[in-house]
Amino acid sequence: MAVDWQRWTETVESNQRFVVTSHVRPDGDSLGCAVALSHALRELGKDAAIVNPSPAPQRYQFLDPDECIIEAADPRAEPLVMQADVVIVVDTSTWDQLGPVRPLVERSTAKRVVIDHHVSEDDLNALMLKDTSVPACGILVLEALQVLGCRLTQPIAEALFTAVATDTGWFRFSSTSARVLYVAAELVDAGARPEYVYRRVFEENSLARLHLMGRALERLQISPGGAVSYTYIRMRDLQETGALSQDTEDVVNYTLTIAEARVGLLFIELDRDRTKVSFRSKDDIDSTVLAGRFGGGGHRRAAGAVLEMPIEQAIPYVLNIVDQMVQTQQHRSQ
Ligand SMILES: [Mn+2]
Repeated sequence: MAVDWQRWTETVESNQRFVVTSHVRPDGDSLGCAVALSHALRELGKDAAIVNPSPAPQRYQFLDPDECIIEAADPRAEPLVMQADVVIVVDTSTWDQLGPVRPLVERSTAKRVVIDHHVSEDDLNALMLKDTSVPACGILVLEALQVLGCRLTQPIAEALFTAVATDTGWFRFSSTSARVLYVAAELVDAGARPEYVYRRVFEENSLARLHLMGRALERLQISPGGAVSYTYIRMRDLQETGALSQDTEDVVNYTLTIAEARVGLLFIELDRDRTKVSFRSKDDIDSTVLAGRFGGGGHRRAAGAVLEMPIEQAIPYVLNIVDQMVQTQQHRSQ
């Protein structure tokens, strides 16, 4: 599904003011693409700004050392979008994902361009530059810059390398084709530093976060059925380690790294009477089916639910049901 870039080059050449935006809860792909595009457009003598629906997580702030990314709530955001000739949406094609940027884009008379690799899409009344077969939007943005004859500067190459590396799970997901690695090689050739990017994205933990992780790992257990591994975090763990609630994010992923585990669960005590459960699964097990049994939802490999019960009750309750579902194969999606 090759993209026809003809109208893209025409659009860039015949316009001056560009705003780049992307999805809520920005990730390495959306931020890397937005940063690379805005740098490249400026290299071509255009005015380019990034207006995003939500702030970049700390781990990606290295991509924007001059703090050029403007949030939707910033007073500069509205005039930028209103006066733009072209709004470029990267790494999403749905209105919902634009969050608070959506009303600005809807009211603006700017032409719309979408560069994306997701299947789901709304009618954004835009020039669609889409290829759902690539594992990262960064690969499409690289193409978009190449057809413009844009020079791959070091910051552009590093932003795109971050996009491709993070969206492929650092080149370990099944989507990592030879093409992906050729693209990565090209970006390294142009100055991207894999060691630096890895360190900034994955090795910027606080001591408190690792202490919290240590507690959770020490408590890891395997269910009686043998296929479900689980652990938990109590409110007092956050207080005692000094960790923040967002520091619980990656803990659940470790539950699934035990060889025999097919389902990984993390129980988080939200308050005395509410417990959050995060589900991870592998093989043919669908996390949405498991979480759905408790009123939650999510994706096939990652889902969540909140139970109105204290954590001491929630753990045996959920464990018992999930263990049975895994044994009796009630976890498959239809
Ligand atoms: Mn992406």
